[in-house]
Formats: sequence, C-alpha cells, structure tokens
Amino acid sequence: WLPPLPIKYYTVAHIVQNNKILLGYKKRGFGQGKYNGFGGKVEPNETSLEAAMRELEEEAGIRAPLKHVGVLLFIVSGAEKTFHIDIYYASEFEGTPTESDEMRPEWFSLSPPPPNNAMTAEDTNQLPPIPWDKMWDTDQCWIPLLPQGRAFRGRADFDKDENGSFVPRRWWYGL
Ligand code: 6OG
Repeated sequence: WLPPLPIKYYTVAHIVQNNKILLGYKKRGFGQGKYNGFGGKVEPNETSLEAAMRELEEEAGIRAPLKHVGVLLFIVSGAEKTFHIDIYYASEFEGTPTESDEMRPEWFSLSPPPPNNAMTAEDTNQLPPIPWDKMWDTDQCWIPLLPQGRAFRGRADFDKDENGSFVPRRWWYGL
C-alpha cells in the first residue's frame, strides 16, 4: 500500500494571543460551514511560508510573523491525493481581522489558559469556547498544542461516509 499521489501542499495559520484564538468560519469551498485557521493551497511559485502569509492576508485581512509549528498528513481512503498541511501560528498581528468572501474571523477562548500568560479578564471573559463540533474532528488533537508553540507531527486517515464527509479512522501523533 502507498499513500495516494500526488501529495498536495496546504497551509493553516492561527493567531493565538492572551488565551484566545482567531478562527475563521469557512463560507465556501472545502470545509464549508466549519471553523478553521486561515490557509489554502501552496502555489507552484511560492514557498509554504509565503502561501501562509498570503492566505492569512487574503482571508482575514491581517499580517503576522508566522512561525512554522507542525505538519499534518491527511489520507482519505479512495481519494486521489494526499494532503500535506503546514501549520503556522503567531502571537501578534497587524491590521484588523476582516471578513472576506471565504472566511469570517472570530475570536474564541482557549481553555485551560496557557501557563505564564498574563491575561486580562476583558480579553477572554466574553469569548465563546472553541466550537469543536463545527471543526474537523482531528483538530482537537493538535489545536491545544498551539499556545505552547511546541512542534508536532500528525497523520490522520479518514474514510468517506455516504455523504462524502470525512470520518476519522486512525490518528497518529509524534514529535
Ligand atoms: P482551500 O481549499 O480553502 O484550502 N485543511 C484542513 N484543516 C484542518 N484543520 N483539518 C483538516 O483535516 C484539513 N484538510 C484541509 C487546509 C483548504 C484549507 O483547509 C485546510 C487549507 O487551509 C481534514 O484553498
């Protein structure tokens, strides 16, 4: 058995700040109706980091000094490609998160709070918790690692149900 080729390269970027995380509600395309970080395909003429910066600006209207923190490989049974996703994060950004055609940015509370974080009550008090039920199931495995800025690697295998939705089957995580 081999993973389906070609391998397609994608990015996802998150802003993590003062015990809160910026996610985008995906309005159209792949993952429509789900919350996710900001990202998309790496184009042939750019690096993965360049793609991550471009997509963050296109989808959320902000610029940030993104740092690479993880790699996830997604394999969907019956699919004709393998998804390689570079995960980025930043704890600061420039600009005002702004809704685009594709994404509507919203802040969520990260709980429990990361250690050594001097958060203020007004930062997080009114924020809703992360909407896990409207995200990719496997996000629960690695989103909690982001505030620590710790590198991670993961792989998830999915089956497709009769509606074409991804059903997680196996998950592997390592450093
Ligand atoms: P566009 O089609 O919008 O790029 N993506 C995933 N993100 C998460 N959290 N989990 C997954 O597990 C994902 N599979 C793909 C990568 C698609 C966007 O969706 C991300 C891109 O940011 C199944 O150009």
